[in-house]
Amino acid sequence: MTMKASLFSVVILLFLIGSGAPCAHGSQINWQSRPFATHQTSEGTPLDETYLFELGAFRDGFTPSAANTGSWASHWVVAARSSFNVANEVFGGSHILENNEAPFTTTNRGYIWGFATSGINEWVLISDPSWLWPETGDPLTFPEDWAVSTATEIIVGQVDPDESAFFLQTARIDATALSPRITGDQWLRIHFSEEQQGDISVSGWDRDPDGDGIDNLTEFALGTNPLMQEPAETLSLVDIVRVGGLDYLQLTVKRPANVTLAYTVEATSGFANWLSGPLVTETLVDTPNMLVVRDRTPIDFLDSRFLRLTVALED
Ligand SMILES: [Ca+2]
Repeated sequence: MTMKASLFSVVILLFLIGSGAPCAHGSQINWQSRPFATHQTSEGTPLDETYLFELGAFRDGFTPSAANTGSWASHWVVAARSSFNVANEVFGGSHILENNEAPFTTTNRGYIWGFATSGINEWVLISDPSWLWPETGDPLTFPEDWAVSTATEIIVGQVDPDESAFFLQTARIDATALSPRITGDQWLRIHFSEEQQGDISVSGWDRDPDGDGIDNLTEFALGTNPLMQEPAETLSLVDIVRVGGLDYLQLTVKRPANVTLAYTVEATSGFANWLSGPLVTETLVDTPNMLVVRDRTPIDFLDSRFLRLTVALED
């Protein structure tokens, strides 16, 4: 009971600090479509709650076009998400940009990417030359309004502010192009034929149809092809690094952006007790494309030490 009471007061305190100085931290971006306007698919059916909209930016100077849809996901960095609100026929929200770290620099563009999460590739991507990420250091910055109706660059899909037939319409994209959030089901559909998907001995998560020693779930987590053998070094994720005169194990995972997986790194000195968490390991890099985790226990005085990566599907 005491713990509950103190937790409650912490929440109240944070709320008061937040409302007292709304503009002191970060810059606000209001991004939204038009409520009670027709949002539909390429086939003219209304969008449902399985459609997800993301506010974000493309990194490494990438410029998206209808011709390079297959490369969008690997360059996309999401800032905020909103699922389609069926009751009010709208999506979007208010986002507070906390800093101008790349790709959210003042010279880079913001985009809104909407897509189906049900496995079909129905997308819309919109932007406007004026949608540049605002400077976050200036407390006098006004909120940005990135309304869908003001977007003049529609890369795929359509937006019609006059609502002649609809307000927003998604477009059907090449089925092999990866959407920004790839679920396990989508991944299976991308890599396996219908017949293979029905055959659990081929497409089961613990199976290894290409015989390279990497099961399908791990192939998903590493962004590799489950039907093509990977060179052995693909699995060599662990290095020994020297810090402060001592040697530590360090694990590096180059992962595909936006996969719906939870990655956990565990350590042990014998195989009995695998431990994880901030007391056991230190997370050095945790971005959509990269995870670097170092063991906190030096190996200099140990007979054996192991790090392992576990991944779990999430939806
Ligand atoms: Ca395999």
